[in-house]
Amino acid sequence: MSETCIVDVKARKVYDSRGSDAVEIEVYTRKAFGRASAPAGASKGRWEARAYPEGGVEEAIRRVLKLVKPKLIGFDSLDQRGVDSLLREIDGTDNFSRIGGNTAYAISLAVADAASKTLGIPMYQHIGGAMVRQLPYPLGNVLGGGKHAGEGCPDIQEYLILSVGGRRFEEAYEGNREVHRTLRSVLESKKVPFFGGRGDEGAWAPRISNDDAFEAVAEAVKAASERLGFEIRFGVDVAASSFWDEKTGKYVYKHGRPLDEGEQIDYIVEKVDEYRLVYVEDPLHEEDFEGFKELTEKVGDRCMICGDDLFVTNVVRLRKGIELGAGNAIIIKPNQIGTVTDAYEAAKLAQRHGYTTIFSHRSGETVDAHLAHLAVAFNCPIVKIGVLGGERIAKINEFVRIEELMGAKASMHVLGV
Ligand code: 2PG
Ligand code: MG
Repeated sequence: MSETCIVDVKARKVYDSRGSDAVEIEVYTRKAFGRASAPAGASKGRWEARAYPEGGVEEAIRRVLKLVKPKLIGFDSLDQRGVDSLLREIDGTDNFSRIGGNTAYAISLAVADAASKTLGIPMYQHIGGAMVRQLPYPLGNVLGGGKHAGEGCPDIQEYLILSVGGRRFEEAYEGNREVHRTLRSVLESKKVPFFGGRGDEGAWAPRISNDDAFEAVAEAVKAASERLGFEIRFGVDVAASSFWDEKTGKYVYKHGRPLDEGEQIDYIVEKVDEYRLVYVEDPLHEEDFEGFKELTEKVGDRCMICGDDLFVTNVVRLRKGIELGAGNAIIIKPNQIGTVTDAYEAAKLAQRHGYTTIFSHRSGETVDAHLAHLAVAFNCPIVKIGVLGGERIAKINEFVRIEELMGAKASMHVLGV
């Protein structure tokens, strides 16, 4: 038996940053073991893999031990594609509803971790190959609302910073951090109820309207950029499905009147131009491929129009988008689709068609830091991640280590913005 063969699998319940149940998997070879856990979304896309079967994490664990473990033992951990198709076969459904997409992802990732550790190389190298040497720009959440924060916060889920002028990962992160810090005093100087509260991803969660939030973030970006001496831009994740009302066909804002589809597009175009937004995610609801197309035609030459709930890291939905010209960027969240291989395929398909790939955290995270390795291995130019909070910092710090490991060979991706 080769030393990379799987000899044991363990599963346990742990907790994520919201204190919710999460699954953690360990995969053993004769020489080493890998450990991984799955994150969880709050604003989930309708077409995502189902996170856990009925019965939650406890039931998922029972199924891992009964259905998956016997088949994984003896399997070569180096054969990531083989493991991932075995997981699909064992599950037998389109959306991983039998074992859960989160369960599948934790197993898939633990296998990759076990293989890398057995080989004695970093995971980004095991998955991405010897030539990988570029680091992504962090897209950092600094202010938010929607499903990640309480009443009175903006309808727009996230205001996100992209320090495009940073020359190294570290510098780009520090740009985001500077905006986050500056924004606190900007918010305190305004007449809005704000006591330093933060949402699920560590972004400030003030009671403020969407429009005032644009103003506050723009002000903080300007001040931080001047202080640090490099260009910083920003964008938003509207997460529009969370306030789209199918019955009336309107986006129902708490701050402001309901907007129909045409008005919503006009509103986004206006903001892109007013604030030179570099990034807009899910500006329209998750079935509106046509709206994405129209918006991409209007502002896609100067702004990333990114599909998260629209594409759900699914190649079938992405292909539809590519054919139509809907969006020019995609969020890659492996637990939306279930395995490392599936997420890789979505990222590669997107890259072949000129879509910018943004590897992303979820609002509920554990301190698992593998995200950093996958983002590098998949060659994603951007990684969407919070600025503060232990579970976010765990990933940021892993990028710092990867940058150090790459040494002089490391460089940042080139952003076409
Ligand atoms: C999103 C994510 C991450 P969630 O909408 O992009 O920021 O949120 O994990 O709740 O889906
Ligand atoms: Mg999103």
